[in-house]
Amino acid sequence: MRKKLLWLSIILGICLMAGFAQAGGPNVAVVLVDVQADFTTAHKGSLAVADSDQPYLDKVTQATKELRKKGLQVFATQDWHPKDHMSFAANHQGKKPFQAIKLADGRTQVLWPTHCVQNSSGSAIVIETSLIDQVVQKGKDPSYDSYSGFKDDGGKVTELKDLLKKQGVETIIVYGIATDYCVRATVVDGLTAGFKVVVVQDLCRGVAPDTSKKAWQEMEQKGALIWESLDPEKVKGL
Ligand code: VGL
Ligand code: ZN
Repeated sequence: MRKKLLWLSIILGICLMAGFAQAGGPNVAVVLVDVQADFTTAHKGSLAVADSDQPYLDKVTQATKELRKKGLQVFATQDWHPKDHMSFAANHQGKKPFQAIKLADGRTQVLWPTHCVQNSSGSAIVIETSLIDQVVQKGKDPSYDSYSGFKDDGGKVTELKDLLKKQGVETIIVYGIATDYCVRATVVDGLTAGFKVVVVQDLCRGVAPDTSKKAWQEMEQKGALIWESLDPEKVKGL
C-alpha cells in the first residue's frame, strides 16, 4: 500500500514537471530592456532611436501579452539617472552628445543627450505597466554608466540576477532598446551569469546600424540564440 502511494506520487511529480516544461514553464522569463519614453520617437524622446514609433511599442506590447499568457514572468529594466550623471554631455564642458571621451581609468565613455532622469516623463516605461511583474532600475550612481541590467560599469550589481535565480529562472527572453548598448550588455551579462538567453531581433531597436550589426554578431558568438521574431510556440521548446 505504501509502495503504491510512493509510485503514485512519483508519477504525479513527473507529470507536473512535464506540464510546466510544456507551458514554457516558470523557468523561462522575459527581460524587457529600457522601453522608456526618452528612447522612443513615439514619445519624442531626447535619445530616440530609429523606428521606435507607436507601432513598434504596440508590437512589444503584443509580444509581452502573449508571453505572459504562457505564464512567463516579465522583468523590465529602467534607465534611471540622477541629473548629474556622468554619461550626459551636458555635464562635461565643451562636449557634445554622441562624442566619446576617455575616462581617468582609460575606458571610453560615449556621452549622451540628457535622458531618463529619475522621475522625469522621459524616464517612464511606455508599455502598460500591468504587463510587468518587476522593474529593475539601473544607472543610479552619478559616477558610473550602466548599460547592463545586471551591473554597472563600476561592477556594482543590481537585484536582477538574484530575482531571476530566486524564481528558478534558467532562460531569459530579451528584447527592447537599444540593441547596441543596453540590450547587448544585458544579454552578455545574462550569458555570463549562466542563463540561456534568447534575443528577439524585430522587437529590438538600435542607436546606429554599424554598432547594432556588431552587437548582433557578438551576442550570437557569445552563445545567445537570436530569433528573428517572436514565435510563442517556440517558447515551449526552450
Ligand atoms: C541606453 C544609452 C544610454 C540604452 C541607455 O538603453 O541602450 N543607451 N543609456
Ligand atoms: Zn542611460
